[in-house]
Amino acid sequence: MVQNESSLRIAIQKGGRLSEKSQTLLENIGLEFDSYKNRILTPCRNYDVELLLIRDDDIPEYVRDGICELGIVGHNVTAESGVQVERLRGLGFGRCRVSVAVPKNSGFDSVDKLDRCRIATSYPALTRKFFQEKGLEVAIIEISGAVEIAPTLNVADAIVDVVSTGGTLKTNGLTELEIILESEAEIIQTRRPVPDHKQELIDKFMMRIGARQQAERSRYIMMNAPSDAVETICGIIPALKSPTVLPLAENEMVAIHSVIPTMHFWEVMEDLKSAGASGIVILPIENMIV
Ligand code: PRT
Ligand code: ZN
Repeated sequence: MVQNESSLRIAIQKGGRLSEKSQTLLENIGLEFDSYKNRILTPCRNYDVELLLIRDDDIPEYVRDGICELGIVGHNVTAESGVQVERLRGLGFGRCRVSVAVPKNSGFDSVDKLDRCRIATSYPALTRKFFQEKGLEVAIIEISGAVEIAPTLNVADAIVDVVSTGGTLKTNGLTELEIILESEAEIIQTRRPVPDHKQELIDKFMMRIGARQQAERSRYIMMNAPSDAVETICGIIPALKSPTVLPLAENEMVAIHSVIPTMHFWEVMEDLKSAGASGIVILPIENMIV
């Protein structure tokens, strides 16, 4: 596909925690790219879109300025940047939180005790806002990496950093005091005017993302059951749509097909079996347009 000024442009992280999942998401909605390696701009073979691969910190500004119409970035990064963009959708990966953490046994058992303390962070804007809103005065020490080591080096009394499993905090003798922000990867759109044809591309793109997310949250379920159990089984299945009931060659037996939220499957399994269901099969769904 020939790329030109009219192609939709999406910024994603070049190398880091969100890169692979962002690329996989785009592939899962049917977009084909030649290669992500050693390229900043990567054209798509089958959709009028090109990817801009950059550092995650630059994505909100690129989107704000309309250099890219869309971006995939951690909500923590968008929030820290303070730029005005539209959040179109959370993507459910790259989940983490920005938290205040203190050394264990430091006596800091609430953030109020951090008044007039030194806080090391790579998130100065979020940190400033958080403590200001609490009416606490703190000295912010901006550090770009290995923030968790700052209290040990006596550079700071506490830190504000991204936490996922909490393993890094634990290793460094720190404990989480309060969550400032919950985060996941998100799709953001520029607030600059977008020409109609690009907005159409965005709408189609977002429809595909929605279909993919819906599919990931759902499973196709099939089972056999005595026909007199259909009513009970239909009451058990939290179906998105009425289940399909098909007669089987075997007397008085039917096949029941439906779509269920993935999380409900284990909850209803035992009930289905007790109601007489057998041969229960669960299948993943590739895409789902409700
Ligand atoms: O080079 P570039 O600037 O593009 O990338 P980066 O180094 O700034 O970011 P990167 O790739 O590390 O993370 C990208 C995004 O992933 C972040 O902005 C978050 O939205 C998200 N994310 C999810 C995380 C984590 N989980 C995470 N655990 N980002 C960082 N971490 C760090 C955390 O700070 C801690 O130091 O990983 C360490 C391990 O965390 P624990 O709690 O699991 O031990
Ligand atoms: Zn970064």
